Amino acid sequence: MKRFLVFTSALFIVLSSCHTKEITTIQLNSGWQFRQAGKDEWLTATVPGCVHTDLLALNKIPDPFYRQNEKAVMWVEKADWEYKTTFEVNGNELKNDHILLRFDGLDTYADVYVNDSLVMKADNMFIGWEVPVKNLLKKGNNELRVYFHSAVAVGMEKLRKVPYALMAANELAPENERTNVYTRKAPFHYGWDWGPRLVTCGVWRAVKLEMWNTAKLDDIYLKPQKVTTEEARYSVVATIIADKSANVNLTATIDGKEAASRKKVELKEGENKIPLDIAIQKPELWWTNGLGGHKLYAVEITLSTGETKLGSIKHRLGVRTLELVQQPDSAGSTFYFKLNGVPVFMKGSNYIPSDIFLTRNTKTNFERVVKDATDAGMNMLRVWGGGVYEDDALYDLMDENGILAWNDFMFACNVQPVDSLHLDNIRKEAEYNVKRLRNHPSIALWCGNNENLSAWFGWNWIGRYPKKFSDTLWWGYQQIYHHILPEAVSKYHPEVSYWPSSPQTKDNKLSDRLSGDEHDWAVWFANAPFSNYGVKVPRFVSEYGMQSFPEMKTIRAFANDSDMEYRSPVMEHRQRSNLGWIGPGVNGNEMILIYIKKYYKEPKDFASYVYLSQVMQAESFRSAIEAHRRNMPYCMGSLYWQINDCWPTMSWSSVDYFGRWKASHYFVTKAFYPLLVVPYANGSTVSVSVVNDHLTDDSGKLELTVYDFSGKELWKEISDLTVKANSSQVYARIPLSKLRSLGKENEIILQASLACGQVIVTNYYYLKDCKDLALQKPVIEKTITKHSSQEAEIRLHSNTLVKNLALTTAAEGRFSDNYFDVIPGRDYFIIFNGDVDSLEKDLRVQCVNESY
Ligand code: BMA
Repeated sequence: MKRFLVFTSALFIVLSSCHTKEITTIQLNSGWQFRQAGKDEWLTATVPGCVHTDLLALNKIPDPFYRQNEKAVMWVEKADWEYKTTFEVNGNELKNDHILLRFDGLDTYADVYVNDSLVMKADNMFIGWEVPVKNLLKKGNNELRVYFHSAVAVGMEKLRKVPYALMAANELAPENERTNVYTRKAPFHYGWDWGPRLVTCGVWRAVKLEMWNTAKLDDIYLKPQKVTTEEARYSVVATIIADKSANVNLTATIDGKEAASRKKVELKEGENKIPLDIAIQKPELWWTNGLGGHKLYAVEITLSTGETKLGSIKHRLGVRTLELVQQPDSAGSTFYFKLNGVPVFMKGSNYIPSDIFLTRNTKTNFERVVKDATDAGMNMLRVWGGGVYEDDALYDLMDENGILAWNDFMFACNVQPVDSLHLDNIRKEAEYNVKRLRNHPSIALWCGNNENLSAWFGWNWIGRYPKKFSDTLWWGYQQIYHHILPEAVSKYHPEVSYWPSSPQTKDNKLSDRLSGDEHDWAVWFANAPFSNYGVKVPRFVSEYGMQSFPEMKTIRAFANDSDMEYRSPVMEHRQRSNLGWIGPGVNGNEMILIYIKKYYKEPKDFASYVYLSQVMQAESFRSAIEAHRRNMPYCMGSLYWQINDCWPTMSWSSVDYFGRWKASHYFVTKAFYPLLVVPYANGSTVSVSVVNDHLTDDSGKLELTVYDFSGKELWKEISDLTVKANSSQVYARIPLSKLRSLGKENEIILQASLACGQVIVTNYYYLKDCKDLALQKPVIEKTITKHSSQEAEIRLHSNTLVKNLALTTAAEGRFSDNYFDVIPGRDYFIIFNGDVDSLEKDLRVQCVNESY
């Protein structure tokens, strides 16, 4: 096999990560073959990878993303799979005192053989596995073989030994055959309400041999001591493994300049923790997106003995303070993040892995998600607990772009086994991942689980078990979320807060909107109107959402012409949100229509259903974000469900699997803008709030204008105001009776515009739901001016009010704005970045006016 022998950073790590560890390494990622256990033929495999992508590459299975092919590949999860490769080791390499075989990730039940000797049995996909192999290696060719047991079969064996079924809400299997809880593997592989069931296996992260002598620099921890604007002091704690007592030197550099050193440090045999104190004078602080820069200092620690360098580790340091503030107040308790002494409203979304096959969730995908987040003005993503502890590469990008991570441990909507082996496994996993990720300034919070507390008491899972079992399971809950996980955080990352369950109150009870966080799902799961978002607003909304279909281009990637109906078997198969309690057989596709009909009318065809689903979803996100932001500082966070998809599908996402923005992402971008003007119904008045996330006061002009649908101005009022820093305040109140006196309610629109310096933000208020507006068939002029092959300006003009004008084209590209309302008589200029020749051929517009 082809080898990379390096005494520099491992190649894979150099490419994928901004922090590196130098150690003599042989990469073992090539020359792999695989076969179904019991079959003779070995086939070419890719490592890192998984069995499904290997089978796909060889056309041995159909694309599970297409139509209902998922069903045709179900057999794969039931089989065992074997992987093998050979690698060469030379005499010099064998002279190393220590040779470790290291897997950064094995999915999941994997027996590993080196030259036919069993060296380990892995049982947790979330941790790295390493084992000494020096004594098993020989000069020349060696064989590495991994036998993957079917995770479902192993899970079933475990399940059968327990006298009750453990609840797992989203697994796509009969209730008494749900096994994901028994296996420490990405829960969403077993099916979720936005994803397929594809329970794969494989070597999913890098594999290598690591060699060392005397002492190994294993890890560094950038532990803050005191951070002020004058000076930032950190203790860099180096973990060194020594095989005998030895004298070593340690040096720390910051941005290439020596910052500290310790000579002749005496190591004892075993693990040594050696602190090195570093300080940065007048540090440039790390801020979130929108509030300042995201300076990262490069810190490098080098271990040497005499003239010999034994290893080094680099990591980037973001200087900041961050605190989760939960202070009692008249309502309950606050719940907000204070960054560098400033309370910051968290604007963001929930993140799931961007591909069910994790090795296809590459750095390009991470870049796309983080760019979508930053473009939309977000400052937080919640890395949700049903996926995986993500690669460092995702957090590197979040560090670089000022996006904080609400970081769940991987537990979602389920009840965990309570046996000691399982609990030990969780302990290992927590310690491993907290240590792996703790140096990223983006990590804001560790959260124990997603909705396991809500499920236990709120969805009454406790009531499903006889008392003797429910007591045991509740004991298990407390062990995991009140002991094992918080202990890992307080031991390895004490400066970051731990939150046991999302959502919950400050005192570990079911969420009550008076303290803690909330998942506000009355819209969607309980068919509540969008106005509900403004009723009893929570302190921090870590989930809420609305589904839509992706655009037609994306639908065509998984469906053919005969499927183009929301009730077609292919669309029903893909829809995983079942809502039987709303009505018999109600599923998400039906629910989308229910919501469309609440605010719009019956769509005239499937394309209009798809378009209206997006407009409706966008409106729902807008209503929620505006309600949350105008209620700051009572409410201090708005994270909608969900920013991305793991396959092309209808779901709550604002960006689809291919990275195409839905209407909602354009809306979210406006609703998260630092300066926001919100006209909203408030009893018999329309109040106009202004929200300002900037940390300085701003003076501005608020212009309120009423137009009719032909564009005629009916009323105008202009006022000067000072917009307070980091605040939300009502600046105007207009009696509804006043608005009604100006024209027919279904034919007028209130425009609220705020001009602060160069920035003008605008928002609209209609007196009626969209379905009751007197919308006319518009005549829309569109002129394209080509700036280059990749950029064009589109001028739009209409003779009547247009609701949610959408620009679409076959070409891939991004419009500077989309799905916006058009006031007649004005020119709108939109920039398109993408294939302009194609745009010129087929630029199309869609609007609500023409969708019924
Ligand atoms: C939330 C999430 C997910 C789920 C989503 C939509 O509660 O935590 O479990 O996919 O709702 O139902």
